[in-house]
This record gives sequence, structure tokens and C-alpha cells, in this order.
Amino acid sequence: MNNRQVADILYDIADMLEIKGEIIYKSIAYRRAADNILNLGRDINDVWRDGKLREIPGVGEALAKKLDELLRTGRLGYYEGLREEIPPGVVAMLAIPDVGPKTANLLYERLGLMSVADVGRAGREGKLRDLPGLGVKSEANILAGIEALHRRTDRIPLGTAWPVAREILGALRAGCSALQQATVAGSLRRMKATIRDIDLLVASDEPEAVMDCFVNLPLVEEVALRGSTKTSVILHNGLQVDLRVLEPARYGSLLQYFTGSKDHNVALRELSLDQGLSLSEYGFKRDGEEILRSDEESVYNTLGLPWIPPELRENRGEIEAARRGKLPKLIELSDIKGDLHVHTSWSDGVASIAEIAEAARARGYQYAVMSDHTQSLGVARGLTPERLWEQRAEINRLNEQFANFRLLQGAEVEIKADGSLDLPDEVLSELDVVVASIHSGLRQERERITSRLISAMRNPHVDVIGHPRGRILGQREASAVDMDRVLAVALETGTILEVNAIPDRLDLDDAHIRRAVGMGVRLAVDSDAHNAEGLAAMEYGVATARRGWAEAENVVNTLSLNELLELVRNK
Ligand code: DGT
Ligand code: CA
Ligand code: ZN
Repeated sequence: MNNRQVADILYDIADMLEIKGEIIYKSIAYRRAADNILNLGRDINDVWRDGKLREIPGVGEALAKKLDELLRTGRLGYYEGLREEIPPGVVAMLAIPDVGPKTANLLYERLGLMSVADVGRAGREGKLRDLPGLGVKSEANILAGIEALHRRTDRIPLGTAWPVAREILGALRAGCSALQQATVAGSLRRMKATIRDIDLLVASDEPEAVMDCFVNLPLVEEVALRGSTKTSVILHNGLQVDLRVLEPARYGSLLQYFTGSKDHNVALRELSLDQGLSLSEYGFKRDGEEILRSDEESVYNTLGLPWIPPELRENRGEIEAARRGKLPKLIELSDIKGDLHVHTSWSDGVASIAEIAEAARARGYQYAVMSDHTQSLGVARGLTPERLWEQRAEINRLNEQFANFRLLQGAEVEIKADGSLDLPDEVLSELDVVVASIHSGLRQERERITSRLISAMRNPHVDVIGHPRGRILGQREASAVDMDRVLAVALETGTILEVNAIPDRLDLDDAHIRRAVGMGVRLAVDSDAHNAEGLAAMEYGVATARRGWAEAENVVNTLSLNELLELVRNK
């Protein structure tokens, strides 16, 4: 059993307990332990042999006993018992967007449905609409969800892959003297929202020695393919990593080729051919004569182009822009001067305001907006006006200590089903920055959900629309919002649209950011952090903004504190 398989069993148990209607804390505990096993960075069998299972965060005595049984015998009685009660096909229903544990239970208990296919069939026969709590609309949503499920692939969020890639690179650099340079390539270097595998490149004159280091890393579960230029491994967490090695003299061409994208490369190869050059991962050739390039910039320079940032390499006009000297000067993480969307323990965050302030200051920010949820979001312990005033007092008190930093008070107000906000204007007008978001009724039809966003934008107190399309990667498709209208009204009203940096949101996405940038709609890249470490997600948001060709001037939280306050005051 590898880490992935063990974690999957715990995730399954969590799902089954939830379907059974057990208290939610049990499921949360199983999922937390599973997350930690997946991110262990070591083979769980080794941990078990060392008698150290209890040292895994979230693994208490009872769970350690279960893990011991599982790793010793390859079976777990408790798990098998649950599976007799809740068939695997019922657990699989949870993957359908809009089907939660309650609905899955209902489908199983009331209609005897045992699989996603069963649900699809029953839905097409109109049998779901009569179940308690469902209706014609939920039935249609479930059917649409099943289709979305079939379109979905097993891609990994950017924010899951990067820490793993960094760890491998660190281990290679530290433990492999034969290595001269090492870099991430592929979709990960282009910072796509989701990636299929981790591509790594190394420059070395001793490829065999590098491959030896690589396959012996403790994170590696299995070697899928071993060669002297390319080796593929599977990690304990199930991720595939491809490592390619060439001699340093060819490293520029190697890096350019395997960064991709394929479409960018195809366009670049045509440009090369026009200039009498052929281009491959090994270098250029002219009349059979090799031209080697050791750094990537000189690959582009050879074709008369400036270096093109990886985030732009999707063949969406970047080569033409490079040729005309019109590449954007992309926003950088160091341009960011603050964060407009952070939660604290006043609502559903876990950090105190003081902890957030410290983390924001450590990042070199000038400001951070405490934007906790508001009263109608009960599950997140949303704030009433009274609680907001108490929070304000604490913010004021903390601000007295800071010289070059200011905590601002905001809120992430709910845009309710009818488009109204859950705090009155008198309250909103007292806040420094107001973010308005939709957290319920995300499946409303196009016209309704669009007009909700538009009425929020027309409120003069609303500065930012949070995660405008409401997607959760791998779980929930974006809502049906008409982005043409939303972008137009954002421009007209001066409302800022958020690029939410949580790795499984990245909402707006690159394509919509590009449209916003083209129209002159203002953006804010926000971490939406729920703990102090969460502020670091900013990196993924900035990367997504770069994929959307955004420059610093398109993003309001590159402004200084005073400029920002001036901007929101004048909306
Ligand atoms: P992914 O893995 O689906 O997230 O996306 P990529 O872009 O990382 O794709 P991958 O891993 O299949 O290949 C890495 C890079 O190698 C890709 O971005 C460009 C290059 N490449 C792969 N196949 C081809 C090809 O058939 N032609 C050209 N020109 N380049 C290719
Ligand atoms: Ca790849
Ligand atoms: Zn939020």
C-alpha cells in the first residue's frame, strides 16, 4: 500500500461517514489525516515500521490502530464494514457537482440508485424531481453535473504541484553534485491553473549520475521509465514526474522546448523555418550545421525575438507581440503592496488579526484588508454590524503600533439570492473596502445570477466583486454568469474584479483577465487567506494575472495605501 492508496481509503471513509449522516467532525478528522499522509514526503510504510504513525499530524490512537491493521494486513475491517453499508457507487455520486452527502443518501435510500450511471438514467426519466428537497431544476443541474464529470480529467491544481516540484528541485540540488542547473518546465512553468504532470529539466555532463539521484529520492514510489535523457517516476502521492537531462551547452533549447506550450512551439518552429533554421529540443540546425544554445534567451534572440515570459507562451499572440516589441511588462509579485481579501478568526479564518498583520508585514505589504464574512453566511460565522464595530475597535488598537503599515477594515458581504446585500448601506459606508461575493444560489440561470452581480456592482459602496465566476477546480464549474455584461458594468461603475488566488479557485481565470485588461477593467489579486500562511497564495494569483497579460497598472493592490484609499473613496 502506498501513501496515495492509504489516503484514498481514509477519504472514502470520510465520505461514507458523511453519507451516513454522522457528525461532520469525524469526516473532517479523516480527511485531515489523509491530506497529511499524502503530503508526508516519505513512504508511510517506513513511518509505520519506525513505529511513528502517531507523529503524523491528525493521527490519534484510534486511527493509528486502523493504519497499523491496514499496513500490516492490507485490509481494514472497519472500512470493509462501511462499504457493505454504503456501496462504492454511492460514494462516487459525490463527485457529481451539486450532489452532496445528503442527496447521495436520498438517491440510494429512496430510489435504490447505486452508481452515477443509475443517477443519470433516473434523471433522464424525470424520477429525481419528486424527491424531497429536489425539483425540476435540481434534476437538470444533476444531469448537467454528470456531463461535466465526464469531461473532467485528473489534472492537479497548480498550488498542489508547486510545493512538490520545489521540494524535488531542492533535494536534487542538495544531493546531486553532477547537476549544474535544474528548472521546472511544462505547464507548471507556464503557471497553468491545473497541470497533468511535473516536468523537470537538468543540465549536466553526467546524466546517469543525475538519474541515480533522482530515482533514489525518498519521495519516489516507483520508476516508470528509466533512460539517460528521460526518466519518469511516480511519487508516493501519485504524481508523475518526468526528468530530462542534456549537456549544459544545449540547456537553453531543452528549456525552451519542454516549457511549451506545444502550440507556442509549433508557431516558433514555423518562424524558424522561415529563417532557414530548424528547431528542436537539441538546438537549431542551419544547412545540417548545429547551432547550440545554452540559455533560453538566446534561443529567442536567434529568431530575432526578445525572451518571452513562460506564462504568455500559449500561441495567443505573444510571438507577434514579441516581434513588434509590444510584449506587456507583466505584473510581478514584488509589485503587490497589499491584500484586499483576508479572513480572520472573527469569521471562518483561524488566525487572529494580529497574526495576519504580522504575516502581511513580513511580506512587505503596506496594507491588508480584514474582509470577514457577514451575517447571512451562518456556516462561516458571518459578522453582524455590532460585531463589525467590535472588530473595528481591535483594528484601531492594533494600528497604533504600526509605522509603515495599516490594517483596513472591509467585509466580504453576501450578495443574496435577490441581488441585495446582507448589510445596509449605512454600515457599508463605514468600511474601508467592501468586497461583495456570491456563496449561495451559484447554479441560478444566466439572467438571474448576472443581474445579481450587476446590482451589487451598482451599489456605490461595493468596491470589489470576489471570485466572480464561483468555480472550484475539480469540483464545481463556474456559474452561468454573462461575463460580457459583468465586464461592461465593472468598467462603467469602476468596480474592481477579483483574481482570487486560492489555488483551486484562480477566479477570474486567465482568459477573462485578458479581456478585463483589454477593456481597462480594474483588477485586484487577493489571497482570500483563511490563515497566516494563506497570504502566500498571492503568488498563484499573480501568476494567473500574468497569464492574462496583466501589468501592474491593471491591478489596484499594486497601489500605495493612499492611492488605494483615494481610488475606493471615489467609486
Ligand atoms: P500538461 O502536462 O498537460 O499539463 O501540459 P504540458 O504543456 O506540460 O505538456 P507535456 O507535459 O505533454 O509536454 C511538455 C512540453 O513538451 C510541452 O509544453 C511542449 C513540449 N511538447 C510535448 N509534445 C510536443 C509536441 O508534440 N510538439 C512540440 N513542438 N512540443 C511538444
Ligand atoms: Ca507536463
Ligand atoms: Zn473570502
